[in-house]
Amino acid sequence: MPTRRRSTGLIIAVLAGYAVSITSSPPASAGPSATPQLVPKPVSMTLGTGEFTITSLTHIVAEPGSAAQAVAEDLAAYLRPATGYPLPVVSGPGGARDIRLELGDTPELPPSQAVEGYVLDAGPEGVNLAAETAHGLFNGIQTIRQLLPARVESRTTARGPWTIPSVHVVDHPRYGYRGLMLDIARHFQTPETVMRLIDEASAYKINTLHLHVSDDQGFRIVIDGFPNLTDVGSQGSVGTDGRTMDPGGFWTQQDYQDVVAYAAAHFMSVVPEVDSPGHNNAIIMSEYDDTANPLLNGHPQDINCSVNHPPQWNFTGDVGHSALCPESENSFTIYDAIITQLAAMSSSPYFHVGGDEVPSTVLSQDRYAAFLNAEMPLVIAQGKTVMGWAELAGPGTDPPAGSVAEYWNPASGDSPDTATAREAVAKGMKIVMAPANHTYLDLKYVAGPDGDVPPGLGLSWACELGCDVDEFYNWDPGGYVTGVTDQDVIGVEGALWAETVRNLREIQYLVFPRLIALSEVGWTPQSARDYADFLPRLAAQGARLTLAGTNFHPTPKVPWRLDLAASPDVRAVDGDVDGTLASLSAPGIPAASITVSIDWGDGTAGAGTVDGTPATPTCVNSLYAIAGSHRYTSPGVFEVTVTASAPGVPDAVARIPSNR
Ligand code: TNX
Repeated sequence: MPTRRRSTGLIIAVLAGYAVSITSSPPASAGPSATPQLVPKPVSMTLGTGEFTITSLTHIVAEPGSAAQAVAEDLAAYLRPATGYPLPVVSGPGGARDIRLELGDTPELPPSQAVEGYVLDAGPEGVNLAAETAHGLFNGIQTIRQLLPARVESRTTARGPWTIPSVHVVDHPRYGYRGLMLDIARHFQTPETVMRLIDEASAYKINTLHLHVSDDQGFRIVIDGFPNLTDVGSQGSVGTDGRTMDPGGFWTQQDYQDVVAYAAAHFMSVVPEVDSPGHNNAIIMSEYDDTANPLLNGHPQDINCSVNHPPQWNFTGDVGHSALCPESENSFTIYDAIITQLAAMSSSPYFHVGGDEVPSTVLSQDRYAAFLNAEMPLVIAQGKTVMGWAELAGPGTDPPAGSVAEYWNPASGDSPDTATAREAVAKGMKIVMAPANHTYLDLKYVAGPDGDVPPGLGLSWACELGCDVDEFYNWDPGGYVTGVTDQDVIGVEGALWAETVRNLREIQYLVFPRLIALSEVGWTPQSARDYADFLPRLAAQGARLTLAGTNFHPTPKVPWRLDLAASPDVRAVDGDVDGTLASLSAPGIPAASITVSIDWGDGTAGAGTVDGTPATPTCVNSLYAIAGSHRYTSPGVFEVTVTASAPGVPDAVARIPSNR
């Protein structure tokens, strides 16, 4: 065994035939795992000496009844499962060795950054988190989570110590809009699935959830007065695996409100999108025959300007075949109801009208513009700002200045395909940057001659060879399109289109780890971003994702590492130790290539076993259980050392406390 190896020291005491597990105290040396591995990288971070340790006596202090108190409860809820500590949220000055959350002036933050910025101070005597808004505090507690050992993400009690290195962090985002788009139209997803993704995205300071609730294959939210929209429009999803159609589904308005409230509790606002005037065959199929609907004029057939007359269901991923007619008053009666009801339930200032991919053979540019020019006032009447895909800025449209264009073309510089972004700027619009080749989460990691990852999942139209974390990281939203300056850009968004994607596991595999790269693009100043510096910080997220049960693609572009955490309850009974000693996170590393050696501390050593669920093409390997068995032949106190090794990666280092 090379002497440079770091070891897991596990204390087992065998006293007169009885074994006792020993209480922990912090390790003497901090070591590399104490170097903060934060994503997104903060604007400024200064490391001090020493560390803060959360113990069973730690309080979280916040003024009662204040917005800080709710965030303090969030922090406690994040930390309780793994630590097993009560972590009460209390008022008053708090004591030394507490975590304090405070709303108030933060002179260190630029005034323009007060909305989401925070200042964090941690040291042996306590942790102070200050911000001018609750959202700032929430961003700060995400940083606190990442300053703790990865095993804080464990769902079950894990072994301390729960240390936070001494740091001073002053942090605020580059952009105010950092979005994740979920397409629940192509494949229906439950509110619970979306809430899970809210948990996972908000941990990386994503603050906007754009919900694509309507497309050719499905309409997903109950709209009062138009029961057909869900009775007819929600019945299917895009067919996969040779099926004509996959199962559909819809949300009640209560479901939608629950998701909006859940998002708000995670400081994410929800932008609804009902695509128009194309991408809406489900609406057309629902309302075309709705002749008895008293809200319509008795001949709703006039809404259909699609390729097919009469309209037909098409549950493939085909685009560009459907459109509502701008000449039909029924089109706007239906859209007004949808916009009014969704806008009233949504927390975002934006309402997304779509506007993408209507071929001129289906609607001429004049008719396309006429539709949007009639629709946008309906959005404005609800007090919302118009947002749409960047085609919305095309010839003939008149979006009010300050409307938002989401630029999705996989084109940069002054290539002709970038024209929509410049047209938007010329109309005084703001830009959300979502070029498909750097942000589309439904695209394959590897495609073309280089391979097919993941097989059977994802598209490749904008990334011929695939788009991995490097593509997601290595671009500058503020300098991407000639004529669009950083002042025009309000943010970035990752879009998870769902033609091929059916369930949470598949969604997570495509979303992670790429969304984490995008979170840094949206948060961290361009001058502070560096891919080589980012990769190890991303690698450190592997253990956190694994422990939290989040599926992800263990892309070989990331130097994933072994992370070993001792079990909280290792005991010797009558001199016998038998069972799980530790858990091991090893993204993308098969169990067969991992070796575990155990030094039992009594002069003997042996091998440990590695057990878990292997990876599949769409699922990361599980956390591994590391087990071993041993018989101590005489009473005493023994330090057990567990070392995990795999080719090409550093040995695992776990911080196991020792009281000697
Ligand atoms: C393009 S980009 C679309 C979506 C598809 C997606 C698939 C844009 C605004 N529209 O309708 O789902 O590509 O990657």
